[in-house]
Amino acid sequence: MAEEEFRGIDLYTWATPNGRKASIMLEELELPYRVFPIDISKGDQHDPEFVAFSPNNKIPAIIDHETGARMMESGAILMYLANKTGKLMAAMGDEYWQQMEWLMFQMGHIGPMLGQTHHFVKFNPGKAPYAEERYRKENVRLYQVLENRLQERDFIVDDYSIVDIATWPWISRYEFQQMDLNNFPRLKAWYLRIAERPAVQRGYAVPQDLPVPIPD
Ligand SMILES: N[C@@H](CCC(=O)N[C@@H](CS)C(=O)NCC(=O)O)C(=O)O
Repeated sequence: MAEEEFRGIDLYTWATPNGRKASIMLEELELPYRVFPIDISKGDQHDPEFVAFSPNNKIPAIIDHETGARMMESGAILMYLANKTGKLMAAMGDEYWQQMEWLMFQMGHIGPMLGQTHHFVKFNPGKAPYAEERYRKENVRLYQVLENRLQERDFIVDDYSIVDIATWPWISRYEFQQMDLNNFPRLKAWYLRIAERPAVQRGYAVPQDLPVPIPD
């Protein structure tokens, strides 16, 4: 008998914040998916077969065997999967636009700026003091933006959504960023609330079996 055709999602990923956004989302949605590790430390992201559907040479990327869609960019992947299932993103209206506002904030600020903190502060300390100072300050400022936003809310926009899934993996790298979550009590409570979710713990462990970091 012919092997049954796989109709789920192929996820190309690595154990990084952007990669974990996609694996956490797939776990939350309980969609069938297969994992293809792309070891970015070894240069797998430059493999022409991968670049054919991830032309910016970055993870995550997906192929949906049900629809044929091939997609890069974590924010677009989250929206695609939410739209496919009708879950974790609001229908068009006020809440939807707030989600877009905070998703763009994650994609335009949290990801790129905290990524620079990792680069200068964690991986290249002492080489560029100006850059270290610049991204440390920006890191603190962005944590404070989230702290302010979470003052009267449990999640970034009303209910748990793609916005939290996009943001949380970046905050889970608080140690790389040398940030003390105790200075941001609402952000810490939000972080722990999400860290408790079994789907988040499973998604965090893709493609390497690692436990979710829990701050003191
Ligand atoms: N805007 C992209 C950024 C993706 C990204 O920066 N991915 C990193 C890992 S977190 C990567 O693949 N880096 C490999 C490289 O820069 O060569 C997204 O959100 O998907």
